[in-house]
Order: sequence, then C-alpha cells, then structure tokens
Amino acid sequence: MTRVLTVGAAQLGPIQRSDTRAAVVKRLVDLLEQAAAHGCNLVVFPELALTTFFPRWWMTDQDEIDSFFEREMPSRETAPLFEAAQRHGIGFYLGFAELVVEAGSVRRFNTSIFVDARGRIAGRYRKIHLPGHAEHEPWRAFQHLEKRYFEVGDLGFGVFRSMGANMGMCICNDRRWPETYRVMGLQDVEMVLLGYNTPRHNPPAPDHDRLSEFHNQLCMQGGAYANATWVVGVAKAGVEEGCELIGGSSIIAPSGQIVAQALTQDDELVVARCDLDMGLSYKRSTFNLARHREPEHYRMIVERRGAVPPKD
Ligand code: ING
Repeated sequence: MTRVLTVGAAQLGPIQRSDTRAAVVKRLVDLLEQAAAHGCNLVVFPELALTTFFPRWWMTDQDEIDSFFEREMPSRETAPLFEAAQRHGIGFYLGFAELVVEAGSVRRFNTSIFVDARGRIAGRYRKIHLPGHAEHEPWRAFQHLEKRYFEVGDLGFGVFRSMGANMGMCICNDRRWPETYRVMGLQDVEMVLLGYNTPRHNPPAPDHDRLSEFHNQLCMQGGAYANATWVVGVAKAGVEEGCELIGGSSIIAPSGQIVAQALTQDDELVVARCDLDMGLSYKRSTFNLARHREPEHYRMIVERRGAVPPKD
C-alpha cells in the first residue's frame, strides 16, 4: 500500500513590524483552508511565522525583544490556527520565537513544532545553526542578531513518527549544513520540514546575493538526494521593513528533483503529492548508509570545529 502525503508548502509574504499576530494568524488560517480545499494532509509554514524577522534590528530593551516571542503555544492568538487544523484533520509545521522558563531560568529559542492532525504537538525543534552575529555591527545595511537573541537549540535533530512517516525538522540556516540532513538520515528520515527567512543581501558577502535562489535550492536538493528524503522548504518572502527576503519555497523529492516551487514573493500555497516510499530505491542502493558509509574515516567531522590547513 503506497504511503502518499499531500503536502502544502504555505509560503508567507512579508510581515511588517506593525502587523498584529491576529492578522498574521488569519493569513495562516486562509492558507490552511486553501490546503484543505486541495486535500492536503499537512501544511508547512515558515520560520518565525508569527512576526517580522526581528533579528534584523539591534535592540537592548529585553521587554521589546521579548515582545516578539511566544510564551505559550497554542496561545489565545494562535488558537484559531490549531482549531482550523484540527477541524480539517491537517497537521502543520510552525516556526516561532519560543520563550520558556526551564529550571528557573528564561530560555529563548528559534523554534518549530509539528502539530498532528489531532492537534497534538508531535515534534519540537530548536534551531542549532544560528547565523549572523551577537554584537551591534552598524556597518551592515541591517543586523542579523540570531546569535544574540536565541540560544543554540538543545533538542538535537530528532526524527519522529507522525502521519505514517518518519518526520524531521530543521530551520533556515540549518538547511545549508549537510550534517543537518545526515543526522536525520541516520534516523531513517523520510520527510524533512523546514521554514526559512533568507535576506537576499548578505552584508559580509554581497557578491553572493545574485546566487541566493541558486544556493537555496542547491542545499535543499543536495540534502534531499544524499539522504533519500523529501525536503519541504518554506519561505517568509518579500520586502519586510525595507529588507528583501527571498521566496522560492520548494517541495523536493528524494531524487533531488524540485516537484513544485512558489512563483511569487507573497502568501502562496504550493501543493504536491509526496510518495513516502520514493526514497526506498535510494536507501537500498546508492545511499544504503549501513552498507556504504565508513564512519571510521569521518571522525574529523565530529572532533574538529573549524578547518585546519595542511602544513607546507
Ligand atoms: N537566514 C539566512 C539563511 O541561512 C543567511 C542567513 C543569509 C545565510 C544569506 C547565508 C546567506 O538562510 C536565517 N534566518 O538563517
């Protein structure tokens, strides 16, 4: 019996600083209703899908910073999304800034959850690869202060069973690192869900800007192929507070092929039927990890953080 999930990649256009959570949640519910009309089983929303990408600003007032975080999930503002999803029997991935008190201390993470068709939180992920910087760098056209506002995630790259699939999650910059997919590949992942907020302009390397969409596709296609998994990457796109974020939300097959891709930089639903068994032919041949990998020769990947060049 084939296992097919009909997936909705729910790309968001820009969220401006003044946009309320209630207004954003209405957009999310609209996209989810569209997904229901197309028979989707699950919907993937972007990273930090409830607010504008606030790490673009240098802020020192903790209350102001914390106004972008969620203290509870679901909350009064997000409950309508959970209710609509449950009503339609649809699972969803949602990215948001998580503020939680653990063992008496406040923790802040760039987080995603997977909520199953019955409204239960079946998976939680906290972003591990935090790009950008931690101090004010006024030379930049805009800041990228994820290293300041978030802690490195403490949950690892987990793979969990839901909707009959081995599901994995990551967030944005994680998708650029092959290690992200391989750790999930070693847990037999079949579908990786991820959201991203990717500025077109990267101040430290402006010459990369023209390759933004190419690099976005390259890293997700590579991760999908090398680990025989579906990858669903969903953007928050468009011009937010003067900063352009790329779109290009994509549903990518275990073959590495892009099955469907967003055409706009606005709210846009992209739909594809995903056969979860499509990765099997790769897992049984080219990427039979148990048969072909030689971990004894990979130790450097774990033991060494940065590159050490050879001696002259
Ligand atoms: N954003 C970007 C990303 O990894 C970035 C950061 C932009 C890295 C451009 C490299 C080039 O897609 C987030 N939020 O990680």
